[in-house]
Amino acid sequence: MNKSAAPRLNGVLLLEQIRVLGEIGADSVNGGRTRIALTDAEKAGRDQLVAWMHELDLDVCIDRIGNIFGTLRSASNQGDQAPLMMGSHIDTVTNAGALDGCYGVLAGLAVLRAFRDAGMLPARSITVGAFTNEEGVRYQPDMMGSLVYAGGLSVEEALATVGTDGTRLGEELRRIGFAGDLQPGAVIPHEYLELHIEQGPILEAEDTLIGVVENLQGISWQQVVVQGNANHAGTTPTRLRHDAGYVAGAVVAELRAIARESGGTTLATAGCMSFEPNLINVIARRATFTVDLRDPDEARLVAAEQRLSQFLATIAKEEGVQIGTELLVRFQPVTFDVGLAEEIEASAKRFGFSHRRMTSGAGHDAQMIARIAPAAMIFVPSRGGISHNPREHTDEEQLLKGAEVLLDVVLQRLNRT
Ligand code: HGY
Ligand code: MN
Ligand code: MN
Repeated sequence: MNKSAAPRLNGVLLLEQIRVLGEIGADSVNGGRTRIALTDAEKAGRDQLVAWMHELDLDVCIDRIGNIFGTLRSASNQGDQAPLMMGSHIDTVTNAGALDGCYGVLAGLAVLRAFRDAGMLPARSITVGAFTNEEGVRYQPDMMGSLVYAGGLSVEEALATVGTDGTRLGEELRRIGFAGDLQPGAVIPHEYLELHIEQGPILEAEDTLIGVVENLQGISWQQVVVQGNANHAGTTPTRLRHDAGYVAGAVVAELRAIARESGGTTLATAGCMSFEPNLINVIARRATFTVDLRDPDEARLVAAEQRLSQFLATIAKEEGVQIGTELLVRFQPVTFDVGLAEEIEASAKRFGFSHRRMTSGAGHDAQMIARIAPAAMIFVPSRGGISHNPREHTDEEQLLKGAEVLLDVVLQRLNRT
């Protein structure tokens, strides 16, 4: 790398782009923004990101699952080089914060802009990726774009996925104009770095700025359907009921017991639930709900799944209902690259930033890319540990310092090339 002025972040522009992207899909009634994967709002976010990539004169390409990549070619411009990759996602949950995913993608762009502003080209190509459908709330599994990229799901299977709204993923991808032709995973990164907000309470509680993320917990998502009998709420004695609503409630209570008795390592959530016929004076004939189980240890996660399965079998017999389950997502815990984690830690030390090693509670694209390349993550604090919520917030100074660490680790990696 030629040695003119070292690349420096334009922090003002990074914060401005976070604000502008955060306006896309803004929900003035319920707050935050909603850019569910492959909706018109997300298309608008994608279009804005691609426009910013072109402003930086990056090589922009879209793969067959709609992953977006912007690459700053190296000085030698050998297209066959394995690039250093940074990335995350720009799709959101409903009424989301402005930082989840977007911060990592836009900080990656800020790193490339630092090279451009310094009139420098990197010793090795650098790519910023925005992966399709990280949240997985419309089409499952989550982290879908990076999972396909890493070879964990065929692109054909992913394109055929039917969403919670009955749409087909491949058709929506074509409709929004992001059905690219690049084969996912065609370019395997030399390494992958993802800067992300913690989305949890630890860094703030410990007044620590940088999270050196060394591993990520396992995730198990399933849908449960309880089939009972509808009956009159006023004339049916309790002993004669086959009440899907009661069973769903009992399962949710058992989920809390599983989490509590794990000593805090297992997390259990029933995030979606619906009853049929959903009438005040009718015993529910059917309850449909989801279960999200997580634990950093695979054996404990399996034990939680087995305990739930046992509970379902027992209560089905006791209450005279049928219970069906469908596994939607199952990802084992992931350990990130030790060397990269050490370099992130060394960078935080160089800056004199407080830092600590930690596990990621949330799923991230990095856990998928870790299947094909050395990967690691950098966290910055979330105020009140809040995320997937319009109140998601990280102080500007913390956002900029996190981006400084990202740039510094990139420079260290490239200078060693
Ligand atoms: O579910 C997750 O942890 C991520 O936000 N998709
Ligand atoms: Mn995220
Ligand atoms: Mn998220």
